[in-house]
Amino acid sequence: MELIIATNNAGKVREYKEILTPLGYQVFSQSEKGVHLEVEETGKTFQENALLKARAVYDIAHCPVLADDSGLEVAALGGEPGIYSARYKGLATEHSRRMAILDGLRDKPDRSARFICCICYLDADGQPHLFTGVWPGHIALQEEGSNGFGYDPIFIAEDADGRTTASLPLAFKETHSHRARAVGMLMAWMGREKGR
Ligand code: ITT
Repeated sequence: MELIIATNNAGKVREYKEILTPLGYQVFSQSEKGVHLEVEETGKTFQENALLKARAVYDIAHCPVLADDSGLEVAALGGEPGIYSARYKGLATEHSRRMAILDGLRDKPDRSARFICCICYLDADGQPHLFTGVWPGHIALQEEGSNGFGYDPIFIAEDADGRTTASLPLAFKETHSHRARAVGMLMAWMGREKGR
């Protein structure tokens, strides 16, 4: 089955291709399908934003679409950056956004955090199906590693060996992350649908 990933984030596209291609999906980014748009994320939740992004691409392509709205929630920062993870404090680079988190946590004993990924899958009829994966962990004392993207160099997952996600092999993230967990829920749902 062909599936378009409604995103402009190259890191997300790479992860979805790695996870879904072995499962038999032909995965395309929106730009590979000639869809060039940047959706304004006006929603108040991950779910609302995922639906906005998926719907915008579906309205052009009219085939199954998967969008994800994702981000990092840091407990001692009141859940920030949350849905604003891609534009935290208006900072332009991933490095500066990571530094803002590290600065915000200076002198804070609680470094717990979690990644959230909300997938919105629009089926061939444009019906939405939502799945949310959560990956608990904590924030490292400094950046480490160069794999992955976004906040991976400062995130240490609860189920990892103490290294940041960016320091671990990519295969670990592909099988354990918030995104992998949301995809797992999507696949379980698809399996049930097939059996109906
Ligand atoms: P699209 O909206 O085009 O999909 P985006 O990067 O703007 O791309 P989001 O609005 O969902 O995507 O913002 C997600 C941000 O949260 C992302 O830019 C990263 O900073 C962070 N993030 C999400 N998933 C992550 C992951 O697996 N590893 C590291 N950081 C992640």
